[in-house]
Amino acid sequence: MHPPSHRDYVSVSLSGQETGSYNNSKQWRRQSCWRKWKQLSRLQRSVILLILILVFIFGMASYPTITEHLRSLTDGVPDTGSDHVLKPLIPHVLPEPVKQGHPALPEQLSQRKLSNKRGPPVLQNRLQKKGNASDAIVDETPVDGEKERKEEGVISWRGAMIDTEQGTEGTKDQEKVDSPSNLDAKFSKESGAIRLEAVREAFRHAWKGYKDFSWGHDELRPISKSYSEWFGLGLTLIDALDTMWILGLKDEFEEAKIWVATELTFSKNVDVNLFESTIRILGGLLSTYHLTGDTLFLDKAKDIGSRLMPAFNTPSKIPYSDVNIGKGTAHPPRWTSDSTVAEVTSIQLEFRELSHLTQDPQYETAVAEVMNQVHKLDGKLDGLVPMFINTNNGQFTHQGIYTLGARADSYYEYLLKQWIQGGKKETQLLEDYLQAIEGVKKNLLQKSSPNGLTFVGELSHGQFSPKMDHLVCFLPGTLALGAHNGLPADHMDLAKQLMETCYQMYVHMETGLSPEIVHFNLHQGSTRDIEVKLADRHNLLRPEAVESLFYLYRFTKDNKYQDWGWEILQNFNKYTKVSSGGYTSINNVRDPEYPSPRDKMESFFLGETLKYLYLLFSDDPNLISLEQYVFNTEAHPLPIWPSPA
Ligand code: DMJ
Repeated sequence: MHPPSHRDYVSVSLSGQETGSYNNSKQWRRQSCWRKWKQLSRLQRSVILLILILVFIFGMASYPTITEHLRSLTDGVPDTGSDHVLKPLIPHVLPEPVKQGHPALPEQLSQRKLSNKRGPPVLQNRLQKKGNASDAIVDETPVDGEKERKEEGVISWRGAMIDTEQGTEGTKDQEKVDSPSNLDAKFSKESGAIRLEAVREAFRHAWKGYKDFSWGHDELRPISKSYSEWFGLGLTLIDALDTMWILGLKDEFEEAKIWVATELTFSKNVDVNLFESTIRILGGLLSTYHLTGDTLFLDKAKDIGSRLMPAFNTPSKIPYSDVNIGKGTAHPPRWTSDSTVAEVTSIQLEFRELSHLTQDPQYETAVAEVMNQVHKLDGKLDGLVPMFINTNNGQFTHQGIYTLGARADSYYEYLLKQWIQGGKKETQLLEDYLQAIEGVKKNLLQKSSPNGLTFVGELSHGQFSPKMDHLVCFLPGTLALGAHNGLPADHMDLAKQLMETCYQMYVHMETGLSPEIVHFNLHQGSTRDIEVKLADRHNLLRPEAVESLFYLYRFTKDNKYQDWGWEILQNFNKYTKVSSGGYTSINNVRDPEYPSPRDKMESFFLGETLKYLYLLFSDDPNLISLEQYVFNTEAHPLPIWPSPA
């Protein structure tokens, strides 16, 4: 077949018979394509090239959106998981599209010292009048009478919006007059009520987003008004159950309870992470059972608890990271046979409680075995543990690196809390805790320059690094809890110093929100105590700082801790609240004009952050009394076991 020398159309042949013998080798395909290309007229080639160029340009323009979608689809592990789940040490930051010019608010301009110029393309910043930012403002075209309201402080990204003015602004004005720092008891009480209501309002707003766009799914994606699945078990809903109960949000609680009763099933062929599902799902169900007395939640807790047990069927009895709760099989991550130390040592409160409630010792026995083995292991430094442990031989791996941050953090928290849960009798746990705190003081504690902020750094093969994760901000609260339970008074002194540092991690940022990781300056002559690397500027709505503020306020009654928490809540409202419902993680805490939403509301924002804020603003020490309850690492209160009479 001879092609005409000139053709004014492009023909596509489906037969592939031209050469008589079809051969699908690479070379054949290459030659055949090239021959066909040469047979085309110049016009035809130009048209094809033009189409390819247009496709390429379109592809580049939509790359960020696509990668973001892909990230949430393929990760399987939310960023949160970042804490303990085995994955690359450097957190990935989404490629950010180019920002279009938009006017900044005057107050924002004054704050913009270090703002960088990255972010989504259609982000628009408009002037906004003060008002209730919790109102969903979705329509970009203002209708008559609403024009002014809509033209203010709203950052829009692909149709969704983040309010740049806080929803609590109305109450902020009140604050200027009624500030507790005026030491006026009456005003202090009033502002307390206002703050409690502001947390309830924030919860309702977050819940609205979850309900409208991701009901029954794991996590809300508030910008794209969709959801992401991790385990496919309604993670946010379960994590939030006891928060609703504590905040007195009865209607919301009842509708969630109906979902648990009618929709929640663990009979699913799905891999779940043992640690994350224990602290969020098992912990959430157990605490909700205790608060409500409703056996629905106990039955569900028993179901998930027993389905997680195959994780402990390993040669060493150190559990695997992942369990298929439908098949009853467990396995480590694909690339290693290690588990994370924090993961295997931060499931004890929940499984011990499950044994207590069911009178079935298998759960407690399995998690106690892990603690006993870790207690005896070589490779610790003054009570500090490495980050990984092998499930075959039960030994620490990747030794020589010590941190109180990701992959080790809640090991220390659960030493103390198990001791408290069990009525302060298990001395091995207490000794390991006390030794570890001495290890922190000796190896990881330093002061920054120029202002002498006390911080907890990291040690890598004898080399000190002045790096501190926001996750470490659980430590002031844990130290204070220990001191409250009779441990050395200097633990409380250290708790106060570290609390100040964690607060400064917020104050030093232009948005007033802490980044994921900071580095402290050690050298004299530095002008700033705190530096943030480009890749560490994100904020995932994490709870640790407000968690510690809650403990510090409960034990000291110093109002400054409530005031600090109030500032943080206002900044969450200002930079992470999405008008159509929900709150979003952000990429850049250093750019108040353009914080760059990540389009994810982590379940712990409802499970922990808002709960601790509410408890912080409450002056009722019996609202989850710390004499009766101990919080798991996901803020789910579990009872302290009464001593036998
Ligand atoms: C939560 O899942 C828990 O608090 C965990 O201990 C640490 N990471 C997140 C919150 O940051």
